[in-house]
Amino acid sequence: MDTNYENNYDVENIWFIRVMYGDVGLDEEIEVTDAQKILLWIVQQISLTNYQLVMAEVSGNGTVTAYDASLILQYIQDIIECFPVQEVCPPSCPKPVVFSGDAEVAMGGLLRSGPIVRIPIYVKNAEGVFSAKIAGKYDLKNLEFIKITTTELSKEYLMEYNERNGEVLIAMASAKAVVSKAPMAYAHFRVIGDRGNNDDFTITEFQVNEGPVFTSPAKPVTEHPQDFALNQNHPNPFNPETHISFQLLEISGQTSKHVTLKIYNALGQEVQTLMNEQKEPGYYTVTWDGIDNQGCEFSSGVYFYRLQAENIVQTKKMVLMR
Ligand SMILES: [Ca+2]
Ligand SMILES: [Ca+2]
Repeated sequence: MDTNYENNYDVENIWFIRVMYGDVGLDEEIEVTDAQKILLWIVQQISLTNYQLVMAEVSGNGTVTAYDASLILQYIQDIIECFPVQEVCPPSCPKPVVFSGDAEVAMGGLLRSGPIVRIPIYVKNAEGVFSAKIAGKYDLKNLEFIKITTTELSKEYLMEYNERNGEVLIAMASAKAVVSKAPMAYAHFRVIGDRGNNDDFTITEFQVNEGPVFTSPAKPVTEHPQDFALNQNHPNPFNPETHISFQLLEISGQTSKHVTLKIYNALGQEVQTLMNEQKEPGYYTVTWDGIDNQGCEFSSGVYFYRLQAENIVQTKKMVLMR
């Protein structure tokens, strides 16, 4: 337990705080309710103070997500001994990835039982699902919300949800990852309109672990391909290196753009910057050798490359196989 303490000193004001990462409830114990508080906060059921949010951010990626709740559950079950955010914890090279596959939330068929329908929610083709955040909206004219439940696949998950004015928020986390080949959750509705159909409930946004936030179906948010074209890397999968090419398009009145090309691991953590400069319209190719700035080889797994030109962003996935 002692490894979970980090001490902060302020010599001038002579104050001393014991920081206990993972203790979101601030009662000096790390327990399931701490993970639950994160999920409740994500679905906007409770608010947390800034200090509690600092205790909740145990993954070290700078944002509080359901994956932080998963890490707390892993800690409670002795699967991990400390949290990645702690300086004593992370090794110098990136950790193995925990998420791969084309995550996408899709509506299953509409299952009817009388006027009550149970709609399955999938995260397709995702391996290593420790946590998920899913947002959806439904037609208030046709459906009356009843509840969200876990499924056979997700029965070990801690899950919280919230419903407000036709919008549903779900946050779920588990100490052990699943391969998502079956529904992750069921949404239960009463059909109040003439009939229910698949358009009555749609997924608007989802995130697996601390990977990119996608809007359904499987489109990264703020994707504007009209401003540039980001191509799939080649070769892919690759070892030891791959080429990423993109075309910066000419936009009237603007000759050059500030462009960044960054690599993220499957947890959504930025691991390398390949480009960060002003660029004229044209074709560009960048080579990534899978080696970080300290000379460590990145481990096998899924990575994302993210191109940003001004406020336009596009993300694609690639696979490193050592
Ligand atoms: Ca606690
Ligand atoms: Ca986090």
